[in-house]
Amino acid sequence: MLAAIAALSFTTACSDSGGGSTSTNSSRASSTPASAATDADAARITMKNFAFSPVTLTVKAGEKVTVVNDDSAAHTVTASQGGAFDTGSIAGGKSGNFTAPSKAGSYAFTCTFHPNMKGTLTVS
Ligand SMILES: [Cu+2]
Repeated sequence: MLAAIAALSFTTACSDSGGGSTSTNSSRASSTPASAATDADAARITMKNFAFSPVTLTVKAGEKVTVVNDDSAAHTVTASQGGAFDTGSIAGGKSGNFTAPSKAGSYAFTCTFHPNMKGTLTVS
């Protein structure tokens, strides 16, 4: 009799702790989209179908810009004049980054492999 009660209370405790860990997991999952939203605010250039997106990006002086290559071909983000910035070759499916110039202005950039790819970085 005593053993049956002990077994019953053990089962109850076990299912309670299972429920507790489930709710902990769901609150952890809900914090993930918040950090993803912060990433989306970061300066980013995507290269896809042999084009830069966006074509014109405005960033703060000295801001770090993430460059994502969604093509299978390698690309670069290279300032057209003065070597203001250059990611070097970014292989297909990879990402890289560069630091925006510290001087405000408008900087044309291109891909050294595909000169038809053009974009403009505006430093505010
Ligand atoms: Cu390219």
